[in-house]
Amino acid sequence: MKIRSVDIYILDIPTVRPHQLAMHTIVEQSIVVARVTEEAGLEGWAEVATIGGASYGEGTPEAIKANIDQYITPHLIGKNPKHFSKIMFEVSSAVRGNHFAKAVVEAAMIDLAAKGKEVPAYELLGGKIHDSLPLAWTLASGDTGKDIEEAKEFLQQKRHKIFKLKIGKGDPYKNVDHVLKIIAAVGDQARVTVDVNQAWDETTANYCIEALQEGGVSMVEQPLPTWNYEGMARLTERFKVPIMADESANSVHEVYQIAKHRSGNCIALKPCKHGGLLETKKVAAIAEGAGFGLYGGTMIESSLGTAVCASVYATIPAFEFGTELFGPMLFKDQITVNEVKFENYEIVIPDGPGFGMEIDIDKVKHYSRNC
Ligand code: MUC
Ligand code: MG
Repeated sequence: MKIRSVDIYILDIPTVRPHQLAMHTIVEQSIVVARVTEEAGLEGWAEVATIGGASYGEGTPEAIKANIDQYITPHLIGKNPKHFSKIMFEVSSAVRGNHFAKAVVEAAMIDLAAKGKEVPAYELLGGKIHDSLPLAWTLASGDTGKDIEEAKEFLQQKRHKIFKLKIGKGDPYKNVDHVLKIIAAVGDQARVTVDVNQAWDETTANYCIEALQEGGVSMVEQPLPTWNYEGMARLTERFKVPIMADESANSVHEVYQIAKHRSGNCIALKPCKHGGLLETKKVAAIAEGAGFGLYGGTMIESSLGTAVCASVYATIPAFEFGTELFGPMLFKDQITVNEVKFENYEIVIPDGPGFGMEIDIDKVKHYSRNC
């Protein structure tokens, strides 16, 4: 098996409703899809998602594509995708950073290698521990009443009983009020967490988290900017409610520093920000060693990227906070023929060769900027 070509596509797919984060409201989600083809024509596919151009983080779709085309693809051509670990080691020596770019090409090689062996991708990652994992939903319509309606509907449908609330936009007192109203409406039936997406300074975080903790919030994600590791450590020391590192927890080195200095006491995993599935497993091991709880995070991937994340999460022992692999439900349309299954408050780990997803090439072409 030798890699013949690597094709990178940027797709923009509308969402079913606006999804409001502190820094950006998503109405159309931009994903980057990689296709790695070997000489006999077998294809490996993978996806990473990005949020709000350059407003969420450094992983913009345009930069991911440009850097793969220019700097990463030459390391793949002519190589055997079954040696994805060695190839990624070579890429890591030649290309700094670029975690999203590395993650999507590594995953596409894993899909191809697993299809070549006719096994699910999780077999190449140690084998699955879980057949399904708990599934949170993010309430982020931008309106308290609509969020409550949505939560009640999904509870009734047995879709979710963990709700993450996106806050951090606007007045912090109003943010707290919004959260307390949602807890009053559904808090007896569901676990409620919040994601501030770096929006508060430490003073604001101190008084808001006190009120949120008292009000029954069960986890606070990334309250401070990425650079404020010391502030995150002080909040972790002060509050009983778990403080999760997300945007500040990228490389294994960053996660080690977070573990060592207790700049948080739980970690949101995301293969894209760690630089791939192998790196995700290393991050999980550091977290486990530190006694941290894990969350199976998302950047809001469509069905393909969700299957990629689910395949590696299935091989990791424990997710104290569950996962938030709800991405496909927020997209108006999918680029796969088959769908990821959700049942009884959980995501079902896809079986079948590779990541278990069959690509709908017409849909890829339809939503792609460059296909
Ligand atoms: C994030 O920061 O966690 C995950 C769920 C969601 O609604 O936004 C993302 C990003
Ligand atoms: Mg987050």
